[in-house]
Formats: sequence, C-alpha cells, structure tokens
Amino acid sequence: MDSVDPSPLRRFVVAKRSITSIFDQLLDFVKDGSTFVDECCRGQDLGPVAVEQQSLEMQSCATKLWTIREVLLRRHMKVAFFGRTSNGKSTVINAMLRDRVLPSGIGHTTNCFLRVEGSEGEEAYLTTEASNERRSITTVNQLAHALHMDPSLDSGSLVKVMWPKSRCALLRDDLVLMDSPGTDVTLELDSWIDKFCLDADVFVLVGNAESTLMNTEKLFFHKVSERISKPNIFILHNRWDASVSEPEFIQEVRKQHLDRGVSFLSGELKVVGEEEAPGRIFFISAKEVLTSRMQRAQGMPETGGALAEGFHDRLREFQMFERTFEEFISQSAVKTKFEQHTVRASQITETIRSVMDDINIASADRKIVCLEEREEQRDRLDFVRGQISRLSASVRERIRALTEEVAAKVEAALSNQIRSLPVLVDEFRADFSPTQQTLQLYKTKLLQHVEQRMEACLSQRCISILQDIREAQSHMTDGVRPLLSAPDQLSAPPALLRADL
Ligand SMILES: Nc1nc2c(ncn2[C@@H]2O[C@H](COP(=O)(O)OP(=O)(O)O)[C@@H](O)[C@H]2O)c(=O)[nH]1
Ligand SMILES: [Mg+2]
Repeated sequence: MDSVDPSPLRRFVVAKRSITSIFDQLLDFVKDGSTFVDECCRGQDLGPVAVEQQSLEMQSCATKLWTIREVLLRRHMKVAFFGRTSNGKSTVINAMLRDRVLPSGIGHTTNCFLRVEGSEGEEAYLTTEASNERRSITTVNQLAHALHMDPSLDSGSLVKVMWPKSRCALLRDDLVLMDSPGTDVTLELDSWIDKFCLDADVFVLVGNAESTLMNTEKLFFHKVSERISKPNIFILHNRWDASVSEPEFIQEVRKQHLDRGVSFLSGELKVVGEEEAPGRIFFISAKEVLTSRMQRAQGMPETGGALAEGFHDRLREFQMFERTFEEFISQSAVKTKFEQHTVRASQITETIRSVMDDINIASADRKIVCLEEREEQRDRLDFVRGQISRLSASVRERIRALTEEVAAKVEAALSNQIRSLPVLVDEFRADFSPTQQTLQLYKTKLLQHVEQRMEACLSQRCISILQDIREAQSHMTDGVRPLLSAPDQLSAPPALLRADL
C-alpha cells in the first residue's frame, strides 16, 4: 500500500504560507510606517522631525518587500530528471504523478525540456517559449502530437505542461518536475545547466539497470556540481523488473551498481559521504509502479496484469525513494528558496529601524527644545502674573490716594467757597424793592450770581484734579503696556514698576 502520511512536501507549502504572511505583516507595518514618516516630514504643529529622504527610503523598502513577496509566491520546489534516452525518465515522472502525463516509449523522444507544474483550473494545457498561447491537451497522445508537430521547438527549448492540481497531489504541494531530453543527444550541457538547473532543488539521474552509468551522464553531473554547491542527487536504477530474468545474478548486479553509484556520488562528485550515498540510490521499476497505480485508480486490483516477480519489493523501494526525495527536496527548498529572502527582509527591517531610530532621536531633541520653551513660557507667565499683581496693587493704591486727594481738594474748595459766600453775596448788585414780586426776582438773581461764581471758582480748582486723574491713567497704561509686548522686550521690568518694587 502507498503511504498515507502527510507528505513532507507540505513543509514547504506551510513555510511558504508563513513567510508570505510575515511579508504581508511587514508590508502592513511599512505602509503604516510610511504614513507616519510622511506626517513627521510635514510636522504640522511642532515642526518636521523627518526629511523627505527618509520618506523615500520607506517607500523603497515597501517596494522591495512587495517584489520579494511576489517572487516568494512564485517559488516552488523543483526536481530535474536526467539520463539517457529510454532509461525511463518520463515513466518515472508519470509514476510519481500517478498518471500518464508525459509521453514515453519509442518514438516519443523529445528534444525539449518538459516542465510539469500544477494549474488551478480543470484544463490541462501547454505553453512554449515561443508562444504563451495555451494549447489544450486532454490526452498524452495529444501532448506527444503537439510536441512533434511544433517546428518552433528547438532542441533544448522549454515546454510548460500545466496539469490540473486537482488531478495530482504532488502538484498541489508546489512541486515542479522537469523532464529533459536524453543526456546522450546533446552537446549543450552547459547552456542546459544555466537555463534549467540553477534553481533545481533535487536532481534525479535515471539510469538503466541493464547497463552502467555512461560518461555523458557522469559528465553532466560533474558540470552541475561545479555550478551548484553540493547538489542533491538521487540515482534511480530503473527497469529493475528486467533483472528477474536472471535471478541468480540479481544480488551481484545490484551490489555492482550500488558500489559504482556510491563511488560516483561520494568519491567523484563528493556531494555526499560514503555512508549516506547508498541512501540516495534506488532500484526500481517505474513502469510497474505506473501501471499498478493507474490500475488502482481505476478500481482494478493493483497486481492485475502481468507483473513480474518481486513487484512488491520494487514498489516499496519506489515508495522509499519518493519519501526520501520528498524529505530532501522540502528541506533543501525551504532553505535555498526562502533563506536568502529572509536575510534580505531582515536587512530591509534594519533600514526601517534605522529610519525610525533617527526620527525617534530627532523627536527626543525636539521634545527637549519644546520643554525648554515651555519652561520659558511658564517663567514669563509667572513674571507677568507677578507684575500684573504688583501693578494692580500700585494702581489700587494710586486710586485710593487720588480719591482721598480729590475728596480733600473738593472739601477744601467747598469750604473755601462757603467761607467766601458773604463776599459773593456782598458782590451782588441789584435793584431791591420790598414788594413780594420783586423780592422773589431779587432772590432768583442772587442765587444765579452765587451759582455762577461758585461754579467758575470750583472748575478752576478742579482743573488740577483732572490733571491728577490723567496722570494716574497714564501711569496705569504705561505699567501694562510692556507686559503685552514680545517676551524679549520684557527682560527688564518697566521703569515705573521698578520704582514701585
Ligand atoms: N521493463 C520496463 N520498461 C520500462 C520501465 N520504465 C520505462 N520503461 C519503458 O522504457 C521505454 C522508454 O521510457 P521513457 O520513459 O520514454 O524513457 P525516457 O526516454 O528516459 O523518457 C518505454 O517504452 C517505457 O515503457 C521499467 O521500469 N521497466
Ligand atoms: Mg522521455
């Protein structure tokens, strides 16, 4: 039975989800931060504490984070299959996908790279490098036909096969599988590596159990390991079902292949130690696995058909390969596909932190200046309050003195007038006859005379009082005026108050 444990590939999917959500949070933060820095640049009430350069820096951080986020969303795990034509690369991929997705067999050798990845809809289609036009491919034969009939497909060009995720669990887990033309058919190994291999997380060398690894196959992996440090390489000895025809040699042949594989991986390429190398080498029959899986999918017994002896062992070994492969690819992809971006993100947050730090320092400085200003204003307020209270005391005193003075002067003037009443009466001249009528007239005239004289006399005396009042008024306004002027003009108390202090 195939394993039902959750695939280790989920680790990559989960990691991708978490790192994307971290980037989303970072982006939210930078967006808020950017608005904040813009406000700091404007500095509405207390003046700016940030400069435009900082605001631009925040914007550029946001753009960078956004770009990385987009790149991350497109990240996937990639496994590339290499090996001679007809070793069974396409069949291995089909067995892993549990469906005949790629054409295989005689006459289905392709010169191009076939990259199988998951698509969202229900439709399977292909696109080529030359054209992004979607070509629907319902069956594998249609795909084979499309590949053969397209003259634009040069050797080494790329065809993307978009296969519905709904039809394959591996593709749902963000795995991309790359089938290659046989390593024996081309001399363009270097350009292949640059074009298709630099982002591969795992390489699978599909060998043929009936023959040893060829030099062209080895050469290719030598070149790969020159370009990529410690590539993850698996070796599959396919067509192991053919070995049952010679059961007497089976263990011997297996040991031979294993030893050569180990010495290639650990001795020649030095990509793994001698102890780990056997764990990267598997003896399988892709064709059997594919047939049995497709039969099971159709509800038929999986041993239906003519399956050779030892099928279950080979199936188990294939499952072991899949499990080990999934462990490796998810671990390696999480590291290589995300680590760089995590470092980059941490550099970006460092930039943001330094912008925020600078603003924090500038605000602290501004705060100190404001506090000092507030102290000064408070001092001034206290001073003005003190001056006002002194001034009002002095004004009150002045008014009191003035009132007394005025009362005394008025009293003096009045008693003076009263004393001079006999003189005023004496001054009065008018005809006098003792009739009732003329007496009344005489009295009226006398009163008028006295009033006129007294009024003239009093107003004469009051002129000096008015003088005093005017003086007192100007004393008050002179005292208040300096308190209303700008603070620097107030450093010294007004002369008048100084005299009063
Ligand atoms: N007996 C046997 N035949 C296989 C096995 N895997 C693939 N084949 C056959 O080998 C031929 C070439 O396979 P293919 O996948 O096209 O090889 P590729 O050229 O490396 O892609 C096809 O006819 C397959 O059916 C296997 O495990 N056992
Ligand atoms: Mg093929």
